[in-house]
Amino acid sequence: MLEKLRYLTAGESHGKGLLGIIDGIPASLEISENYISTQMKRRQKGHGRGGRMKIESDYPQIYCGVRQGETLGGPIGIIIENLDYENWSEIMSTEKNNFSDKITLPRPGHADLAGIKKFGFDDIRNVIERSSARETAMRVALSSICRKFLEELDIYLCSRVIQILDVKDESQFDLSQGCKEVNDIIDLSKVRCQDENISKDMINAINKAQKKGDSVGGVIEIICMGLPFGLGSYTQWDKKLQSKISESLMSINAFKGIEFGAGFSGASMVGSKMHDEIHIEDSIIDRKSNNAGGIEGGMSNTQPINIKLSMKPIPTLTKPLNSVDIQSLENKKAHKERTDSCAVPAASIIAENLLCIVIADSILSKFGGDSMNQLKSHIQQTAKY
Ligand code: EPS
Repeated sequence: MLEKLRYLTAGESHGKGLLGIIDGIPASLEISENYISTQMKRRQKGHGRGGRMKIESDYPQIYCGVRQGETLGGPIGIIIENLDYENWSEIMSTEKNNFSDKITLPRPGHADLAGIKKFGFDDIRNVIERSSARETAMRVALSSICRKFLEELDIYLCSRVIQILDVKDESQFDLSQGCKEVNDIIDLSKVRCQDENISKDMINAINKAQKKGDSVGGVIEIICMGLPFGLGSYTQWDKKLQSKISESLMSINAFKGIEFGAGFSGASMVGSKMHDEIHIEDSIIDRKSNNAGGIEGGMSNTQPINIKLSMKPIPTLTKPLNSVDIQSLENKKAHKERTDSCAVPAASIIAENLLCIVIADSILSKFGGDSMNQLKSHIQQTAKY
C-alpha cells in the first residue's frame, strides 16, 4: 500500500480517453508535458506491437495541478485522448443508441469469462474495454512525474528484456556506463535487449509466433540505483519494501512472477554463498555481491534494487483457442480482434515507471516535505546521522 501518494485512473480502451489523478507530489517539482511524453513514446515502441500504436499519439495533457512548469502541491490531473475513438464512437457511446452486437466468446487467459460472471454482463465488450492494457498508458503518464521527482534526488532506473519465449540473454546487466545512459542505449533495441545478436533471435521468435497466429511472453529485469538506507520497514508486513513493490508491479497486465536479486535461484544456494558480505572502504559500508537485490529485512540497503518479472503471452490470438459461446453454450473458437503478438518491451517501460511510484512514496514516507526544497533539506539532515 502506498502511504503518501494516491493515484487513480479511469477510461476504456476504445472510449473517449484516459483520465488520471495523482495526489501527494510535493510543490515546486519541475514537470512538463514534454517530459511525460518521452515516457509515453517509450511505452508505445517494441517489436510485436499491433496496429493501435500507429493510431495513437498518447499525448499527456496536464489538466491541473501544475503552474508555470512546476507542481503546486495539490492533485495533478492528466488526460490522454484515444484517437481511435472516432472509429468506435457508435460501439462505445456513453449515450444509448441502436448498437446491439455482442461478444460472447471468452478468450482463455483473458479477463473475459470471470469478468462477465462477476458483473453479470452478457457482452464481453464490457469487460475487454477496462481490462485492456491500454490503461497502463495513464499509469506511465502519472508515474513519470514520480520518475522526474526521483531524478531530482539522483535516483535512476533502467530496465532490459532478458527473455522472449525461449530466447534468453543470460549475461549480467552491464551498468558500467550508468543507469540512465544504459537505458538510452537499450531503448534503441526493438526488443530492449542489451545483446545485439540475442535481440535478432528474439525478433525472429516474435515473427515466427505472429505468423502462426500466436503470441509470446518473456522476462524483464529492472534496476534502481541511488537509494539511501531504510526505505520500507521491517516493523510491519505492509511496510516491507518488497511487499509494496510486488503489489504495484504484479498489477501490470499479464505479469505472473516476480523475483528480487537471486530470487528463486537463492533457494538452491547455501547461506554462505547467498548472503552479501559487508566491508568498509573509504568510510563507505559496501558489498561485493547483491544477491539480496538491494533489499534486506524489508528495507533498502543502498545496493541497487534488482527485480525480474515474467510476463505471460498475450491471450488474444489470431488463431484462437477453444472456448464456449456464453449465449448458446456451444463449443466454439474464442473471440479474436486486433492484438499485439508481444508486448514485453513495452511492459519493461511500464514496470520501470510503476517502480518509480513506490520508490517516490517510500522516500516521501521516510523524509517528508511539502515542497521539493523541504524534502531535500530533510534528506540532507538525515544523511548526517
Ligand atoms: C494497448 C492498446 C490495445 C492493445 C493492447 C495494449 O489496443 P487495441 O485493443 O485497440 O488493439 O494494443 O492491449 C492488450 C494487450 C490487451 O490485452 O488488452 C495499449 O495502449 O498499450
